[in-house]
Amino acid sequence: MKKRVFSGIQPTGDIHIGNYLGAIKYWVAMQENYDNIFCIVDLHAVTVPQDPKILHRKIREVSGLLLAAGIDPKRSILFIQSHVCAHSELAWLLNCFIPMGWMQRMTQFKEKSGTQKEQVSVGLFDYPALMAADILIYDTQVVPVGEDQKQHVELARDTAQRFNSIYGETFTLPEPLIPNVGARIMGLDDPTKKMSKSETGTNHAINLLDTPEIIRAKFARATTDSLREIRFDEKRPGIYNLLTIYQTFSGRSKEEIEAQFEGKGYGDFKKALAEVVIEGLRPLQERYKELTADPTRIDAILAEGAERARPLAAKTLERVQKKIGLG
Ligand code: ATP
Ligand code: LTN
Repeated sequence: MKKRVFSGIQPTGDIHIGNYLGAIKYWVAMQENYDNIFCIVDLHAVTVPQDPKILHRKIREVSGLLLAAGIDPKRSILFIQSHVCAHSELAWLLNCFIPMGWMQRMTQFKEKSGTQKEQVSVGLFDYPALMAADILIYDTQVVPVGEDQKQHVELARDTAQRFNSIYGETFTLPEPLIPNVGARIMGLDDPTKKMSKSETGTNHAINLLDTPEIIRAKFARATTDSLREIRFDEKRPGIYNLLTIYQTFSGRSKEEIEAQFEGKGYGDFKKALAEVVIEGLRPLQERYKELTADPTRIDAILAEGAERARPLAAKTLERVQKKIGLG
């Protein structure tokens, strides 16, 4: 029996190389040895205001990018979260079960709500309960995510454990899987902040659909420091981040990379970095173009994914309802 993998991505903003290196790349690789379910989490996206037309378009764009990156609908289930209503039902039940104090400890809410705590939606605060439902409803064992999501996966695990100890064995305990390299790609304009879809600065992120010209220009402007040496030194976050991107796209070791750029300047390194990223993204961009030439194709794949996910989710929901004494 292969282990069950589940992960999700929000259909908001532009998908960037942080999403790719921290998550999508591993999802593609895991198709070999795991039983995979990947989800476009539109219900998570609406925790903050969204333009309806843009949201609808972004759902197809993200799906197309996942398929272009190598998610194979024959081997993996790919679907839209809102197409399987059991996620919302289980989220409600977990809402009534997760202690308020657990939710209040979530650091991402604190960061995202900023100084606007009274204005943001209850959904944004409560989002880890929906994420726990996404994970637990498929008896997930492994959740491949970037570093920023580790705390949420741990909350899902704690919830499963607490539920099982009260109602008896019900949920499988999930574990986060965080990559060794690439788990936290930082913004090009500010290497102390995680690269994020919600940041609007034009020089913040390299997006998967950026043209070669844009990629070259963004790397040329990326923030570094006034030193010269090209070394993996965590105390120099700008150059460290760029070197990490180079490492993941080139597949070379740290030592090889440091030797390659010995005595060279930041300008030369940034040019080489742009080329390795352009070449790395080229096949994905070409497949994306082919896929989106027929707009019905992606919708058909997503509809089939939901058909396959629904019975799996319904079974878990029924099990939980019985345990609680509903109906
Ligand atoms: P936002 O910052 O607007 O919430 P996001 O860029 O974090 O969006 P998500 O859809 O929330 O994007 O994340 C999809 C996946 O990408 C998650 O597994 C997340 O951990 C991972 N991820 C996001 N940003 C990075 C990053 N900078 N480095 C590595 N992995 C990342
Ligand atoms: N919260 C995640 C997306 C997400 C997810 C999930 C990831 C929603 N449900 C379940 C893994 C498993 C994010 O914002 N990146």
